[in-house]
Amino acid sequence: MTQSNRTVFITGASSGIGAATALAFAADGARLLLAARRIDKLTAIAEQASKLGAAAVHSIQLDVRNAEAVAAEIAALPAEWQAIDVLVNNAGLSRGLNKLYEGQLSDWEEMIDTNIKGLLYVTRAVVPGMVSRNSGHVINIGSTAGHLAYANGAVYCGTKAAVHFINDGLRDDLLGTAVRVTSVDPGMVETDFSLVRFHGDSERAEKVYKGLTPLTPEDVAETIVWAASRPAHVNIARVMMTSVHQANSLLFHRE
Ligand code: NDP
Ligand code: 8X3
Repeated sequence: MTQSNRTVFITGASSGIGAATALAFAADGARLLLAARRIDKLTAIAEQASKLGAAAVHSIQLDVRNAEAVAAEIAALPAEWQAIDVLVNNAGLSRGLNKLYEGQLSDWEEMIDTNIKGLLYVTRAVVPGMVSRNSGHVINIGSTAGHLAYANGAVYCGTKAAVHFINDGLRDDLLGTAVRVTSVDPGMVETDFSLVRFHGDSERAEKVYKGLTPLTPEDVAETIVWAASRPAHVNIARVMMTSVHQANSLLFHRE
């Protein structure tokens, strides 16, 4: 299935995996609907996407934690952007790396509100249109952390375990329609993820990737585009992927 002229909505398209996914779909000629809070970064990605061959690009400033804004922005999309073919639920983050009993409540709220509730709000706003058109594909970005919890990351891992089961439950609910649901679950990917986790402490963030080769955002983007481009009757349920230096959430090989 070619992406040419398909409308692809990517949340968290201003950075990392979301930005790389926007560019990968752009190179395939998709129409891109890009969302994030940092509109300056989104605009720069939109410009790159147009140069790479996107059929059209429309950017919206959106905080997925705001249920009213999510519903209103999606309802107010120009008519030519209403029919979303592919939704990539990518917006997400980790905050802090602490023992659960020493964690910051504000970090927990941010992760739960973004990774779980934000994903649900966007899904609730977009999927009814897919059902009524009997066509569409929801691609959720999970994580190896949603399969195996690691020390000091219980809440982040819990949010990704929630994505795991929301993904599977949505697929159950859509059985009998042609709408597809996929989870792409990467291990460590070098993006701003660790910088955000450590609240801007770049020295600490760099150490996360020291001595190993992580996945790149482009590796994940390629997999997302691959899942979206299978024939219409094929549903890729889940792709779990790591670099060769990672076996799972707990086991790494560092030089
Ligand atoms: P980045 O920090 O590079 O990108 C995160 C993106 O999410 C940004 O575009 C950010 O945009 C957006 N975002 C965060 N909060 C919100 C919000 N409230 N509303 C809208 N957009 C938001 O990290 P990654 O690319 O690594 O992360 C993308 C996804 O991949 C996340 O769901 C993460 O959990 C998942 N993941 C990451 C892995 C990794 O090792 N990097 C591995 C497995 C999964 P802005 O700040 O402009 O709003
Ligand atoms: C991101 C991967 O292992 O840092 O989901 O949690 S990990």
